Amino acid sequence: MNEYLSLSPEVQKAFEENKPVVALESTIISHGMPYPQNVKTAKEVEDIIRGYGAVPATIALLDGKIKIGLTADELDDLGTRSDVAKASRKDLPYLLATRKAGATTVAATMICAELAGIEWFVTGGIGGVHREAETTMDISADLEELAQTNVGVICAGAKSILDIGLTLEYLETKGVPVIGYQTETLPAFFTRTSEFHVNYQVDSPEDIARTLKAKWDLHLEGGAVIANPIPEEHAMDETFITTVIDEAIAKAKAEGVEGKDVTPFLLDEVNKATEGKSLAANIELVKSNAHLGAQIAVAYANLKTAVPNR
Ligand code: PSU
Ligand code: MN
Repeated sequence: MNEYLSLSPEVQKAFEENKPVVALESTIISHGMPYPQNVKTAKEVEDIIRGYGAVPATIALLDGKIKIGLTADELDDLGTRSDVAKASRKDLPYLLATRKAGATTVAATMICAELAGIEWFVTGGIGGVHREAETTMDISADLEELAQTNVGVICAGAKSILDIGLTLEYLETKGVPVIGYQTETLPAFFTRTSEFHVNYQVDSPEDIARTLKAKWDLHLEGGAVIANPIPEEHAMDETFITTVIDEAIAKAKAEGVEGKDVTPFLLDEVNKATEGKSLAANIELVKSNAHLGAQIAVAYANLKTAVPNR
């Protein structure tokens, strides 16, 4: 085991018993949601995953270690501290060397999950190509990670704080499959649809597991985006959320927000402007993704242990 990794007792036991493990990120806790909803949601999401016989592993950087699985106390700590850095690929080495606390993004969570041997990762939304990236060059490291790291990412599509079309083009260039769970259009996080198509509609967790198994059996490095639309009853009004997001982007531009602060700034602005409605939607879609992700991880574990039929 890598000297930087530290497994929680629950995750350690899961590996010993060959149970499916599902990774969870921590940027969503430290920089994506306010307290106390962040900690409450993180714990509920973990319980949803346990309900399928899988084991959750929330990932974060603490005391010079990559924690694979957090205790309830560590989750409380992470959700209330204000000195937790947002940790993407470029930040991991420095934060570990200086023993600073870090909340892992999608990119960093994928890296840590792969190091620990975890193939599936549940989150809310991925980073991508930002609007006007042709001049700002603001393209999330999440996309490069999806291109090279072997972890399937279950999310609710991409928020329209991004240029969704350009994000899909980038993923296509990098050979990252974008799979729609029971949908042929890419969901846009708060809404069930967008004007863009996924590569493939896949209707069962088993077929998603089989698809990624084929990818990795062929040594096609990289992950996949598994896009799960927000449950109908929690979806937001498209016109309303579009207006809010456009205003948040204008404000970020006016205030000169840049670099790693852009995404947290926009998420916070949207939360404030919708008076908690977007937060409620965000919580529900992450839970829904946990239901799907756990089923995929269980199906994948069954595939790996099945005797080949020839
Ligand atoms: N998009 C969301 N919610 C999030 C994030 C993105 O809808 O919480 C977080 C994830 O951790 C993602 C990160 O990996 O923001 C992307 O940040 P950046 O755009 O700076 O790469
Ligand atoms: Mn960025």
